[in-house]
Amino acid sequence: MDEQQKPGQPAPPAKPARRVFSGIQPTGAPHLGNYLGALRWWVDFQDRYDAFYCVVDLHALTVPGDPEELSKSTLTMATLLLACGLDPARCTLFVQSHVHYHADLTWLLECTASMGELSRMTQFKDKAQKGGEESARVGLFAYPVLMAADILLYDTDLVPVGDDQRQHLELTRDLAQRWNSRYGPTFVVPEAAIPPVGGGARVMDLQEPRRKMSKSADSDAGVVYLFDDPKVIERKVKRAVTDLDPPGPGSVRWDPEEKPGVSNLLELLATIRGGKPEDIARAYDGYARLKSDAADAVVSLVRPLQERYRELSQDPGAVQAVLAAGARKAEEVAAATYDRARTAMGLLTA
Ligand code: AQP
Repeated sequence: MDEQQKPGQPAPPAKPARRVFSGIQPTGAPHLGNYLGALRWWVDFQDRYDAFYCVVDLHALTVPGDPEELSKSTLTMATLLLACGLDPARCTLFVQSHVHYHADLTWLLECTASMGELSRMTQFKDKAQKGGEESARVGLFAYPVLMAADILLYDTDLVPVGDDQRQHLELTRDLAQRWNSRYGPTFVVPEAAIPPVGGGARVMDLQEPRRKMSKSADSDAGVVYLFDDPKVIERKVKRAVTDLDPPGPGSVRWDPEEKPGVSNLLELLATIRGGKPEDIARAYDGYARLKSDAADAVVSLVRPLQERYRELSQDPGAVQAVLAAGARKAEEVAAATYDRARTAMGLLTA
């Protein structure tokens, strides 16, 4: 991501549309990290690029879940994306499983990836450790390959994601390059578009500020969900862990290593209101006002999203129509890429 670039800035002069793709899982409730690390950029990028966005429901199958809940949460997530500002006239929004080429290309790419490189994926190690490696689903292990297929199907130039996806993006690039050199030029090699440090790349848990804010956190206390009541948000931010330094001059400073809790709050303020966390720190000499300002900023960000969500959720049929049109458009692009890939690999045409 261009570090000079901020959401809301006018789009640069017209040039051939570069393609953007990104996805979000419908598991769990979306949180502030998802929004600041990814979704607000999705909204901004729909005016700069030819943007394809996807609710990645197949990824949700990698961990145990309730089937009825999955279809509901897929629609909820799509509705929320529209509430955040995605506009079907300016981007293509669809559900991953509605375009079967994602699963089809995954198999071809799985026959390109190695066990060694997938074993090194830290997200698999973390998640498998939580539930026990023996019972971890094969799909959880192979998840980064499905993610590579998602991206490569759309001849993607740029992938707006949070910092936690950096390693998966590197794998996608490795697979594309290996494939292209083995079977001839087939895939565009994508680049990650990760927000700048201090700009929402990795929003941290308010109670455990050395861990990223995550849908699958053990406790909700440090996670601000986009659907949280404003009063709950205020309470969570005001109870954020800072540190044991007594308040006073210099106690509020941007120092993610030594003061991760305070730095996280400064980053929230900087990302939502604009500015650099280190500059914002100078206005504070104690934690109470910092927390109260951060709480106000988060509430003012989330409240309009919630209102818009309430409106849109009155008409689920309209959201489903957007998704159906999106899938048709996505399928056209995906079919052409998949065809190129299967031919390059030597599969006989029917
Ligand atoms: N804490 C975060 N800070 C910045 N960006 C984040 N993202 C996730 N957490 C943070 C970005 O949100 C996008 C969608 O993520 P996802 O829900 O599809 O998957 P995830 O990264 O696995 O999200 P979670 O919340 O961490 O879910 P669990 O707990 O299930 O693993 C991605 O671009 C991601 O980088």
